Amino acid sequence: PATIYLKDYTPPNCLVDQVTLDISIHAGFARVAARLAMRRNPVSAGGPLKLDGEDLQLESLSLDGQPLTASAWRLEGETLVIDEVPDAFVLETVVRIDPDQNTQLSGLYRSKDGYFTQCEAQGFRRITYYPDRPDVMAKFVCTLHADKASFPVLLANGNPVAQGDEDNGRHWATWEDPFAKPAYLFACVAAKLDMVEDYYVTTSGRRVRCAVYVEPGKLDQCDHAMAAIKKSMKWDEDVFGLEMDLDHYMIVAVGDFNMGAMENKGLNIFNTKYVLARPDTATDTDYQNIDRVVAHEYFHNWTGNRVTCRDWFQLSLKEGLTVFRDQQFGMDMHSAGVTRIQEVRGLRAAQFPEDAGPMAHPIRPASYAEINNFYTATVYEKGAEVIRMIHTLIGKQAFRRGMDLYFQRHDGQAVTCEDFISAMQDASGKDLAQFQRWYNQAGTPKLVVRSQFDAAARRYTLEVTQQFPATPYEERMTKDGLPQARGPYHLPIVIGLLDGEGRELPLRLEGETSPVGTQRVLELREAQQRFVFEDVATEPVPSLLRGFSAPVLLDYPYSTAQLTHLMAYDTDAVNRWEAGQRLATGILLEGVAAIQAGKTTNDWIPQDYITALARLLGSAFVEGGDPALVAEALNPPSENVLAEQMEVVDPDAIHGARMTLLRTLARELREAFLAAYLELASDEPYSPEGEQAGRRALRNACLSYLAQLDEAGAQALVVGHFEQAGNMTDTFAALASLASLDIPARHVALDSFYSKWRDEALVVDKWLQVQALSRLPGTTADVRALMTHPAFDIRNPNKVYALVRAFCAANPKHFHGADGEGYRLAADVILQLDPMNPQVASRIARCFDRWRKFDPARQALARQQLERIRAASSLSADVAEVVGKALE
Ligand code: HT7
Ligand code: ZN
Repeated sequence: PATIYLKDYTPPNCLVDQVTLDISIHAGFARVAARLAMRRNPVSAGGPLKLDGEDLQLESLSLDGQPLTASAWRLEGETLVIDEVPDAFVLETVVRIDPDQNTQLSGLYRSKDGYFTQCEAQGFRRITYYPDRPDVMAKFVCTLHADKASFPVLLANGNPVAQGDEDNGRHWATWEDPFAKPAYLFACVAAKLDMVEDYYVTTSGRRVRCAVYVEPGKLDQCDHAMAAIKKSMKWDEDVFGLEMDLDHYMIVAVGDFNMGAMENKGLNIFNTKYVLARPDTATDTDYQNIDRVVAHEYFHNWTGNRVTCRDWFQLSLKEGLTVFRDQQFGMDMHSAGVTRIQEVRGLRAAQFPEDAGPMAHPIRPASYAEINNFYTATVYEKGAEVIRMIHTLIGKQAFRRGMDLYFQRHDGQAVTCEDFISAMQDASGKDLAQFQRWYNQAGTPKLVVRSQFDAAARRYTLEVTQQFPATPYEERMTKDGLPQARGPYHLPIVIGLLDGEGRELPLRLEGETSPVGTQRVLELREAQQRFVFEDVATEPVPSLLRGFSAPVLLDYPYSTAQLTHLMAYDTDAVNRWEAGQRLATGILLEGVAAIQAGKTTNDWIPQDYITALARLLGSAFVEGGDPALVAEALNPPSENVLAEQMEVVDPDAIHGARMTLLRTLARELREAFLAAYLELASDEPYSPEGEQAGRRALRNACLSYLAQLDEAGAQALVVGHFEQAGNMTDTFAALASLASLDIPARHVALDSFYSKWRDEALVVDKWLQVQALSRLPGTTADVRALMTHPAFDIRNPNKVYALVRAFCAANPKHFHGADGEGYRLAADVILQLDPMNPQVASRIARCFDRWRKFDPARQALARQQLERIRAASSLSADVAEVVGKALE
């Protein structure tokens, strides 16, 4: 596929002021009439009018009311080109499209209950000819026509202005959006849906109608999403002074959707997964995800919609910033510590490996072949970390001033990441020139920190060196003639020092006259930099990168005693957790080495660690204890995260070591886990919120340890948990454990779960997922067999993600099975899916990213499958880019 470069950006030749769309949906086709009021862009270099199009059948074309003669226009590929246009003109097109056959789920497509749209990034061109780029912002009016009985609900962006019936049982509705927007934010829906509505009154007194539309019969699963909308509206007013600007804010849930949700102006379209929830169908995690995704899409209304991206290279401008905002919202709504820990876990599981693999790219890449491949953990999650670092470096108040300035300067515009940085710099007075490297350099920097303590001088010195080796991205750019200069990053290191009693030391840096608090933000700018603390009586234990203040790898030679100390005393929840993870990582890597050396014992697990975990478990039950945090701390690093620590990954040894650790802890702490499990039982009515969810998380963590005991009593406990569960969180926890136990109760549970929930699509996804994640031998064959089960549908992204992606991305033991069957399964799915839905196929292809980290035999098996995929005829640009980069 052709590569597109940021350096080639030029402003559009023509702008669109007004779009009038008329979309008429019929059985087997839709007709789209578009009237575009356009004018030449005064700042462009001139040239022909080019309109993007994809899979459109042009029926008519006229300019200023006159049909265009054949010589006046042409198609270059699928782009409609008109050489001569006046300074201002009206272009009218009529195209025919086939939404029923649109399996890509981009543009206008059919899903069970009707027709839905997805236009980001480049789906609008699949609806009509248009300059489909985010820097063309226009006002839209949209009229929809469809059969009234089959599709009673007709929605588009903005306000309803008129509606009526027409012949043959059809009806129509017109919607008008008062705000100019890029085409990627256009949406419309024609469907049979149920609706629940409520009102939110903004601080300035605007009464906003909030509506949630769902598949008929699902209104009892909408309460949480509705509450999340109102919480988000309030939070954005309180924290950023940003109000909802429309009278209608609608969410429509659809079961066929490539991603999580879409922030179309006033008409968000959501994957059902992030709307529907009832205590018996959704887990605590599902409820929390709904909160976060609803907030995320709502927050886009300002960070993305009111101020949008100039071009798709700037994607992180809206995505990184909006993820940061939804993270802040999450920390305010739920436990701040647990929320942050989960973010760090997610970053390490997905973004760090991406930054270390063939698809590494900066949060603002300088080139891409297929933009859909760049909705990545880097653009989203690392992008949010970059915004968080600005927040840490300039402080909360200056950050708020920066946001105000950003909106003051750029409301209604399509802008670049530099524009955002400039607003932050001007509002804070902090020089952020060097900071911009975060936007242009790929890879995870490593901080090597070494400490020295001079007892006589009472001085403690931290020497920090940063490493930022080039990635395949930089090598590719150099080959393309665009060498990327690299240099040290500007980043915040939040730090505290603990004395031997676990007390925080007052911190006085060299040159200061008195201590300033017990926690400091150190600013690293140099490749090597030294920070000197004065008046330090005894050698402290450093608590580095508190709150995970920068997305880096930290190399500090912590001793086991220091980590145990931090685990017990650090006031920073993230670093208490982090100390436990470091301790576990060290132990597990020793276990891996022991297994590789042929040992079958567990003597690499130190008794001190077991004692520390016992203490940790006990801490949940003392005054002020936090069960949710303890549950996080009891969960050692995943097999994938451990794999990143190895030069050559040995998935069997990693799996063996981790299982041995879990089983040893289960045996050694059996009584404590059981006591905690019993103590945490509750007969309160279910609520997904706060403390109750935290206690459930810890209780289920204890259950999952107990399930490791090869004992009938423990297995009966898990079965009892499954049978008596009063909510999906407990049911799912038990089912997940049972799925990895080779006992008759496994099949009984899986069968009864399926027969109970076979008509509830999202619950069936859970059934597929637990089986995909099973540790039992034969899982790869089971997954293949499940692909032919009536519960599976390869055209539904949620099903593919639940079964295939869960298997490939989160079951490393089986995906990397030495027989190569896991790789073959993934390749079969990619090849089958690519012609139908390249976006989803390409997401599965990303599971091969780390293939070069494995042993030669596995590498050969993976390469064979990657080459098989690459050789397929008519491979999509999406999969071709991912596979091509993997094989580079
Ligand atoms: N901004 C939205 C991105 C999105 C998307 C992109 C490509 C293909 C399908 C898609 N669905 C949604 C989602 C968000 O970040 O809020
Ligand atoms: Zn987003």
